[in-house]
Amino acid sequence: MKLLMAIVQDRDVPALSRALLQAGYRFTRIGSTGCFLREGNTTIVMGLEDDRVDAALAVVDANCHTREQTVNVAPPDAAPLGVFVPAPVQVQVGGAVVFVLPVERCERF
Ligand code: 2BA
Ligand code: 2BA
Repeated sequence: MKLLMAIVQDRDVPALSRALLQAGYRFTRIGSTGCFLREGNTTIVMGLEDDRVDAALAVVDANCHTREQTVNVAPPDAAPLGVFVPAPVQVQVGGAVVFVLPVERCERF
């Protein structure tokens, strides 16, 4: 058994949830925050059998899109606030960042 943790942009969550439900997966959505952009995203946690992992990843891939975003970054050693001008940086966000973890036990009580 594996645990998929997929960090997904909020805009992709409705379509991804629909697709996962249609394909019969069980999962939990947790509200999360990306700490680089400091914006909300969603972590989808999904426990599933090993032989379903690749198909689940394909569903995630098909429903999560890469987007460009501009962020104003303060250098880590910045002078006190108000003294420096933050530099706008273009970053690519997503599609989804997915971790696949081995599951030692799964219990239901
Ligand atoms: P349970 O199986 O007791 O699951 C309770 C909650 O635990 C689920 O809420 C979900 O948040 C989480 N969960 C369960 N299995 C999971 C897994 N493999 N990975 C990650 N999270 C998991 P809901 O999704 O709202 O489901 C409520 C109840 O509806 C479930 O109770 C189950 O009896 C049924 N259910 C859920 N998905 C189903 C599906 N694809 N087909 C048939 N019944 C489903
Ligand atoms: P955020 O941390 O808000 O990051 C948003 C995007 O900013 C990232 O997109 C990446 O392009 C860029 N970025 C993040 N940290 C950076 C850094 N230290 N230096 C330069 N650029 C940086 P994604 O890589 O697609 O990540 C989307 C979200 O997935 C992240 O949101 C974070 O919530 C999560 N994530 C990504 N990598 C992770 C990791 N190794 N562990 C846990 N969560 C991760």
